[in-house]
Amino acid sequence: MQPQLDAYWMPFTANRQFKKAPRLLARAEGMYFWTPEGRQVLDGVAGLWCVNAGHARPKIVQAIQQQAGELDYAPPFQMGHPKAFELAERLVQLTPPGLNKVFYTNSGSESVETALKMAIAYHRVRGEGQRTRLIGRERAYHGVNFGGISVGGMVANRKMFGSLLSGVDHLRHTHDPTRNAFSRGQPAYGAELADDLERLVALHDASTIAAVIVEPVAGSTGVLIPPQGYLQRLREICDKHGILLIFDEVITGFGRTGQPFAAQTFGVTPDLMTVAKGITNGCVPMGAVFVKQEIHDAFMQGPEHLIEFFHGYTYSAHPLACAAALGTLDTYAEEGLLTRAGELESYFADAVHSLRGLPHVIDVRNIGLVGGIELAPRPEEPAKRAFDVFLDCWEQGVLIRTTGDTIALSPPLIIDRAQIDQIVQAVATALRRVR
Ligand code: PXG
Ligand code: PLP
Repeated sequence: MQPQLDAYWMPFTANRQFKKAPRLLARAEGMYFWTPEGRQVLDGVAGLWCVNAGHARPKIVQAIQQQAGELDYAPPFQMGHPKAFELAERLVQLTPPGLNKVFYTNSGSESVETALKMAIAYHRVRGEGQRTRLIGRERAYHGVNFGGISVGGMVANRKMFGSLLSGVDHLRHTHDPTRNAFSRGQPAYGAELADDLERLVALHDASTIAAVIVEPVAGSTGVLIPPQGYLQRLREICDKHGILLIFDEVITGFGRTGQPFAAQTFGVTPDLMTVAKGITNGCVPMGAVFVKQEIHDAFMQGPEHLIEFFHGYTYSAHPLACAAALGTLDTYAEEGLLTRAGELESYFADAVHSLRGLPHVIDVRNIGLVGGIELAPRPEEPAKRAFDVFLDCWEQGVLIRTTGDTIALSPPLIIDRAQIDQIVQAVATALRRVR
């Protein structure tokens, strides 16, 4: 029976269109969803970049079920529970060297707010309270809260919401199809775009800048891969000027690019790193900020009975989320999933690049198990052509995602070669018949 669709105001959704022709998911296992009518749909996007180990994995399901009966909730302020500590110890074994403190949140958006506040407060506790400015980047997505949309660079997510945070500026984005179209892996051109930070330093003075936040690979804005040398250059300029570098690894974290984190794939270590999504395989909401020891230590001063950082969420380190995350890390480890994207990368790259030459395709980009296929927009109807491809794939039993006129593929890391072929075939079929 079809549910009533009226009361639910859906997020990031064309509500009126959806409710005329709803697309419902009722069940999921492994690489597949099933609709309420029992139609099977191959998951080409790991839910929303989060179900990295595939759906309904037994260890994770059992961990959540057991935890719900054992300890449903524990207050996180001035109290703890064992799994919160166990998980943090496990997580810091995966992070790049030095990032060995974990602050829990419940989403990527909350991780971003937390990291931005930490950066500003860090400078203040060290006596550089004038470093308050935050630098984001054009076309960035850092979630939907006020800090995140302020440093973010997607106009539709910003323009409706007033004046946002003050003291924010933006680097130019790195997307350059004239030089880099159809690159495999990291594009060759654009490292010099990191020098934009020098321009902002010259404008504002380094002494006013707290932090720079970037996605190592921008996902939401249409799969933008960092040019070779770009992140290294950004790191150098931050170091030169005492500016903290924050990597937003909400989608790149937990194996998406072939290493546990993109910081490792690209060989650049940030000072803070935001994660969410894959930390629990998408099963229970959770996010985290990984922080360098020195940053944490700077806060650990003053009388010991006083709170050092005035920040936290009711559901920070929620027991169900911690249990889900522990089950997730076990699953990732047992199946080698955090490096599997690297093993499949070249097969996946061949598959997505085989779409070059099909109608409307103006660029194909890839890294790890992320693929971006950019289409020429239909005149007067931006984003509509890609959305029509999305609908066609859905009818063919394949779930993809589109943002603007770019198709983004980010399948669960358990995908096999035949399933990669099936996704790419569905996109190819849709491209051949889309207007
Ligand atoms: N930072 C980054 C880099 C993200 O990709 C967030 C922060 C926010 O996370 P939460 O958990 O608050 O949603 C994200 C989320 C898409 C898409 O279509 C991507 C995200 C969210 C919704 C859609 O690519 N990423
Ligand atoms: N609003 C009110 C009135 C609250 O009491 C709280 C938390 O106690 C919040 C918002 C914040 O909620 P959360 O900690 O779940 O982010």
